[in-house]
Amino acid sequence: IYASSYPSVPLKSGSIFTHLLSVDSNNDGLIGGFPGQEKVFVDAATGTALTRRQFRSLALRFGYGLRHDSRINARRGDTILIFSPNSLAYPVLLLGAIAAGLRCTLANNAYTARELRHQYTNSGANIIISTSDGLTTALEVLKESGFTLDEAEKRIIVAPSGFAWAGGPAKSESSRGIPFDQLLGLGELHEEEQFEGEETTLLCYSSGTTGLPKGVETSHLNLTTSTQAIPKVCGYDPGEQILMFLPFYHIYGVVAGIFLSIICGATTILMPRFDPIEFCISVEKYRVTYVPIVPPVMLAIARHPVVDKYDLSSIRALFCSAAPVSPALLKEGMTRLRARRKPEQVLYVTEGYGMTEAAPATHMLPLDLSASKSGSVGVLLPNFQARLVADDSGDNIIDAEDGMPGELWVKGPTMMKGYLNNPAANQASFTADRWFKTGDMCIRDKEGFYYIVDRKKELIKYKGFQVPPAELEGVLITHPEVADAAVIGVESEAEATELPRAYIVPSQPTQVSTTESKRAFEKSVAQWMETKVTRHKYLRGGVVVIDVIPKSASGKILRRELRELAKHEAVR
Ligand code: 4UU
Repeated sequence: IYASSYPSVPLKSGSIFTHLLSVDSNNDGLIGGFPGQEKVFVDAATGTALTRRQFRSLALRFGYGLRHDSRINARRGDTILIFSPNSLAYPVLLLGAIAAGLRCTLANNAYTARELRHQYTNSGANIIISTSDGLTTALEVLKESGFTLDEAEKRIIVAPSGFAWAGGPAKSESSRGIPFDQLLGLGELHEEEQFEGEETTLLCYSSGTTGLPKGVETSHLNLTTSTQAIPKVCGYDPGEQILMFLPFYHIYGVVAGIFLSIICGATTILMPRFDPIEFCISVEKYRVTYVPIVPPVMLAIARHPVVDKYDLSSIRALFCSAAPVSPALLKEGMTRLRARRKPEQVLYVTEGYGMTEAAPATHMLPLDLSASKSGSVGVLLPNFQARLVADDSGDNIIDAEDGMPGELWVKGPTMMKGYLNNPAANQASFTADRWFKTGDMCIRDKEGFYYIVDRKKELIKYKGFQVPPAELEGVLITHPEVADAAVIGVESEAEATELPRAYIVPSQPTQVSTTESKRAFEKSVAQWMETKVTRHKYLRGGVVVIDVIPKSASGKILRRELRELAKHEAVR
């Protein structure tokens, strides 16, 4: 058993809101240790900004509105679903709901009604915050849950979309639902309610090692610990200009772009999504210093022609996470950025590893070691323990030998309480003494640096997004002409990501007896899927007709055999 070599950070009681934004009346009214007039969130497109003081007050007003508006009347412990792309309002909605004692479940803003319904129902949410773009989907989900249209409209708060909103009253963008700004004028939460550190505050969704997306119960304590531990290694300085295009509904975006930024006294420059040109424009315009990225963004930095047209020399650190990245690609991106700067200008390209269940990071590579240990996801963060397990199928747990791969197990105070209402998944993921089985295969070198070498669990990552094979398989077999299906990830070096590929067994094999009819069928199934799932789950790795899905005696899909098969077939 290995332990972090950093000193532990203290475990705190109370809410993450107080931890980040309490006012120190003895000390010039500092907010979370900072004066308050500094910008905390900036819309990249327009430059519209919220100062720390404005942001705090708006969040407390929104929280008050949630609790006191007679239509909403939210109570402590209710669950609110946020269905919105990144926007200036997003952190206000989130921290406001947290301060009001609600649980926040964050959903992908591109979800179809089917996907949203799963999260809405599974999380037990009873209020949805949506932008006008998501309203039709949100209303559909509420109606399916048995609300009349009238009732449904009282369960939806319409948040400003885009970045036009600057903290003042938002122009109502829809005649349906409750406009967000109506909740801002009722009052402001003042007294801090008492929160137990153990209370659940976030419910992001992750499929874990197997099955459908599950609600990950993240507590205040998980977040007050991770927001103390991560800054010991990631190196956000006060005044850091962080560019954030990663979505806030994913644990990486919400922690790196909201919680850590607030606690470190940084400024987060917000973009709704990654775009190479907008990225370069924003870096140059805001003199961005730190960018949390995923591997395909590194690919764009390394190869996109636009990168040479802008001055990106303000960037001092790129932090890459959420999916495997090759050291060669990290080096290529770094070399390109270095070519256009003076040798004395620092540039770190580093990596971290984590998961939704760990809120989110367990490992990080310190900036000053990022060059010498490139390819490693780094060292254990404070308060963490790890072990590498070669075999836990029998009565005894057998640890991997030194330098050999084993499944990474982790233990620490940022690990989730558990999957919501899912004892079976909790039983499978945690040992009796709270070791969490990550499903990732890992090597540790003699100096204590970890390397992720393979993934044992089902999960596919498309550009850092989770794609749960079991979910896609469940959808595929509802296709009238598909008898059976299995989904795996295939590597695409050209896009620096895995791509989901489906193997399908047609229910009428005679109808696909020629190569042309087979190809046409495969194509039609791929297109049909695009009407059922959100973009990142499209079967970009292709659909392949197969006679039979390889399965074990107990009926489990033998994904390893399909992966072998895939090695011999190019991406179509
Ligand atoms: C190889 O991706 C995440 C969280 C990432 C994160 C965010 C902020 C890490 C550190 C940080 O500071 O969460 P999930 O739940 O979407 O996906 C988790 C899975 C892991 O189990 C692993 O399979 O994503 C994969 N993964 C990685 N794989 C995450 N990081 C890495 C990595 N290398 N660096």
